[in-house]
Amino acid sequence: MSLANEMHDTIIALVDGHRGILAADESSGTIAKRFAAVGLESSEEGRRSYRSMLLSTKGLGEHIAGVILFEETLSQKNDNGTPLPEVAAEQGIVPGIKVDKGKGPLPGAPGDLITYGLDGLAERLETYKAQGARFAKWREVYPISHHNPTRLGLRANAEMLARYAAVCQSVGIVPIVEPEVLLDGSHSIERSAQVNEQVWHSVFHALHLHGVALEHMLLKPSMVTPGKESPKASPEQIAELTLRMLKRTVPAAVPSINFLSGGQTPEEATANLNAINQLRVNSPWQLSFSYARALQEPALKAWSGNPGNAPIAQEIFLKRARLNQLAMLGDYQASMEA
Ligand code: 5MM
Repeated sequence: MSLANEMHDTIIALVDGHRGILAADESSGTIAKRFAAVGLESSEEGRRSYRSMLLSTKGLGEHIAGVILFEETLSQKNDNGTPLPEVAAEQGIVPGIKVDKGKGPLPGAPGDLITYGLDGLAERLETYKAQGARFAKWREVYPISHHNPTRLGLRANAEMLARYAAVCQSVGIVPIVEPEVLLDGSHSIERSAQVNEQVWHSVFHALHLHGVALEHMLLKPSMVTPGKESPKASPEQIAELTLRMLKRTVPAAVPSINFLSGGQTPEEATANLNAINQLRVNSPWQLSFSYARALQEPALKAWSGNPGNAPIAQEIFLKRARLNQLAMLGDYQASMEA
């Protein structure tokens, strides 16, 4: 099969109009923070056991089309010895892999960040593909301040995302392009809209320059929201500004936009996605989710490292996946949380 056909098949499996993506790709430092929040120490066995519990949730494949894994998870197995990517695939969930290597300061642009990991990426992707991964994910992070992101920050981060995406497509892997505009700060929703518009515009300009096939990629952006130290905006206002900025900057050839949750509560992330889909008239893309915290937080709390809690944690996890599916269809109501 040609690489283009391979990627086309992956897109068909990931974009079916009613399912989203689970981000379970927390790096070692991040998962340690998430575990610490429920009083757990992070160990390889703990991470295996937790992610195995999530992926074996019965019925998960009805709501989730793909899962982004961390490198370590690709070679871990469930208690019966089945590799975790296979556990996902058996549920009709396409396994994917986070391939960036974390972030640090961008020299010459105080306050901006840049992500590492391009060296040897093609070779790593071939290995991940042999382990079952069909798509990848790379995140660039943009803090907002009165002077960030700078022009250099916008250019350099967009360039990294485009180079990563082009390498993925050269080996038949579908890239998820994730420019995360951070919620941290006291900025207004209008400032967030302005920054997101600049970010998306610069990213699609770079993707074009690098010849990335937009039909064979997914966008994972932040929603346009005020900073977390500012008063909250309504889901309707978030939906209106998010869609307005996306329409200005994201070509119709992109098959799906799968939002990150970025520190919104699980309920907020679902209500905001629902409002976006209620207002989506004439939007060319599927508008879906690729949440980590907003899908996992309540389930992790319920599990708390005790295998005996797995059934209740899975029930809670499945409920969040189902409510976000309803939000994709614009059919979610807050009363369903009860
Ligand atoms: C923004 O983070 C991504 C989405 O998660 P949320 O829905 O919780 O915002 C997430 O996929 C993230 O990229 C991974 O957890 C990896 O993060 P680190 O910081 O460990 O690279």
